[in-house]
Amino acid sequence: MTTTYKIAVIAGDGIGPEVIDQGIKVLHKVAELDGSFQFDFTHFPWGCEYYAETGHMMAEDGIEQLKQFDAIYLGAVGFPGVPDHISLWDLLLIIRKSFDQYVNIRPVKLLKGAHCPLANVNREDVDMLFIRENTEGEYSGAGDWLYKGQENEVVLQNAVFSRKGTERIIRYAFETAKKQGRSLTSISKANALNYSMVFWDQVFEEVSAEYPEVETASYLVDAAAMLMITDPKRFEVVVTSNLFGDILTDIGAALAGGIGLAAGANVNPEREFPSMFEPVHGSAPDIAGKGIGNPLASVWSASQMLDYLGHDNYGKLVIDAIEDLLMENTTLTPDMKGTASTSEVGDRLVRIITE
Ligand code: GGG
Repeated sequence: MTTTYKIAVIAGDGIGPEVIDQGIKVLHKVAELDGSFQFDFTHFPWGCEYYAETGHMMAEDGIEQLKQFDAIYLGAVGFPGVPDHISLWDLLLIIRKSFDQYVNIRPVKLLKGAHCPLANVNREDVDMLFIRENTEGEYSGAGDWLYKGQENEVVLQNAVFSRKGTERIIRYAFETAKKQGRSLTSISKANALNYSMVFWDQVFEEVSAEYPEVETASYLVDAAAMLMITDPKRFEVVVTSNLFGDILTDIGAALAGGIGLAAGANVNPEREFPSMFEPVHGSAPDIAGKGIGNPLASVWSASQMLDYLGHDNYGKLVIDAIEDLLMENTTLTPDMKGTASTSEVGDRLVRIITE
């Protein structure tokens, strides 16, 4: 019997559609190789163009529609003409929140054939797994804008750290570190954020008592940002808040060969709702439509989807194919100093997987 995975595709804006197409090619090829499962992709035209036509980033019953899928595959959101806080909140962030995708998993790993811009870094030194809290914290969306335009104008943006939200992400990170036999580093900022991060550190210490076998470390976010550059091998599994995770994983992307290689999974571990897989990068309006967006982050996210669906062997096959492609160094997009188009990279990956 063949299992059919129903995948909602929100290719989104800018280079989103181009790069997602390559991930879809790879997923179809992997399914064909195996023969016991297949993918049924349903495309949703949501994003900034949809907003221009309808005044909404997604259908009004969009969340309801997405509920019936096994997973969501998302490209990029945001385009000049739509304020960034609208494009992000009314599509990407609302999906993460509505589906309680509270774990954002972002590998920061220097694959074979990828180049770290720092001379002093060995390949094996850059092998981190970021676990970013993904539904609250600094991205709670709570705040206010008072006395707008007046002399006494005040803007509030509230960070929300619930006991449940903080405990569950830290526990997830401990479970991951334990399973992988690696250390866990918590990144916070308790010296300055005297409520939220004091609480975060306290919860980290409490949960840590349940995992005596996991070696731990804690850093302030500013020190961590520096240490990721000067001594990246300190970091293995890392747990941090929503904003810090967003920023630090861009530093991680630079270490691991560029934003074109940075992948992410937004996971609801209880599987009550679909999880969502997306490259870390945005829509890159400057190169949109030129067919040169780097699809490797999208393909890596597709590999994360395969892991999530229980096909880790194929998840690894896809990563191996990315490494082979990087090492042969002939079919890369311009951001990686190549001359290939987005679809040439996708086609080459499919051929490597088939060989
Ligand atoms: N790949 C989806 C995308 O366009 N991301 C852009 C972005 O700003 N993401 C912010 C976040 O991950 O919180």
